[in-house]
Amino acid sequence: MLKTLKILHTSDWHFGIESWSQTVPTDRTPEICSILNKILEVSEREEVDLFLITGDVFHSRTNPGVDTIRHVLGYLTKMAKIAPVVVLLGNHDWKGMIPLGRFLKETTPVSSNVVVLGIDPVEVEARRGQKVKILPLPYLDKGLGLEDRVFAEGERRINEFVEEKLREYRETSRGEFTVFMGHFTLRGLEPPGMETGREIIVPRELLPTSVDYIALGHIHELRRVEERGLPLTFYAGSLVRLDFSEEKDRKGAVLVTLRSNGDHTYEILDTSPKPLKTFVFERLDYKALEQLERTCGVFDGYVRVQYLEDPKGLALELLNRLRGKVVKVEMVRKRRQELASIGEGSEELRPTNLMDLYKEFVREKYGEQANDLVNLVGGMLKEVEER
Ligand SMILES: [Mn+2]
Repeated sequence: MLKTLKILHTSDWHFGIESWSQTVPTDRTPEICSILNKILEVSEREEVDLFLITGDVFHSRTNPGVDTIRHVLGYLTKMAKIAPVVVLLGNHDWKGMIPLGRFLKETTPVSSNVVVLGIDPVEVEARRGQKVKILPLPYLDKGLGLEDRVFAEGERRINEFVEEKLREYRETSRGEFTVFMGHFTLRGLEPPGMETGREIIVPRELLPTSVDYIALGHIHELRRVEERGLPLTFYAGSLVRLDFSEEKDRKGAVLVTLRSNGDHTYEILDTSPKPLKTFVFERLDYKALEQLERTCGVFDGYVRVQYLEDPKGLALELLNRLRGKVVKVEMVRKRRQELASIGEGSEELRPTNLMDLYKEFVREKYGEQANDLVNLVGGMLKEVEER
């Protein structure tokens, strides 16, 4: 008889994130909650059998705060009332989830409806008793019990471990349904400027091919990864657009139906997060301000304004006048070649981001030898940002 398994795959909630903390600190919690409510509604209506969450449910790995923990546990509970929930941890996740998961497992008589994954395969029973084998590759971090085996020996050992694990998974026997869950960047999808900090980058040919579904997290754009020989593979992406680099990203959740005859299908749930929009002005003047005021009046989202010059010093006034709508005002400069046209979000403009300027400065001065220095400083900044 044909067996089916309906999966709801979501990722990168980043609960607790405050966007634009330098200019207009904006708590994104209400938006994240409203999107999760939509996902819950659909999941209930669609009678989902299993939830897969591929990491970064928290934004702050060390101090998420009581309200954030309450929200995360609240939504996991709501999901668990519909179907079993499998959680994989990402680089942002609060590692308190690991002992919490263990606690759930050891104190609940029957296997709990929320499973927090470690680094070993688990068998999960879905809503209608379907047996699902999960092969996890979380972000490798302290707290997973790898201290002696991996972290004592430094970075190289981490990559070796990832390769060993993936090789092992290619040989692992299949369950009634088999799913691989990972939190990392696939080679070829590295966003520009992502050369800093400790990133795990996995070559596509190492992915397990004999599974039914590959659920990925970490990259914030919802996207299907298509490659010959690869099973159905998705990055579910983040719930909200965290910053303007995600302005054009597709967002949502993935509803996958696996069938025992291998005829798998999927559907993408549009969760309509608030849009982000960049306006570029050659000169910030009162005419520009008026134009922005008109546009912002009918725009339900967040706006970034970029300008080449601000002779009257209106940047601050703009932020105050359109507070809550305009969240970022920044000066950009022309590339060496002439600016082709000024319009919305022109590619030819470069923000005067401190890190970019630093990179440029060090590279111009020391050439390619400067990479170590840039990585060191970038890694430090990233550590700070993730706290
Ligand atoms: Mn991540």
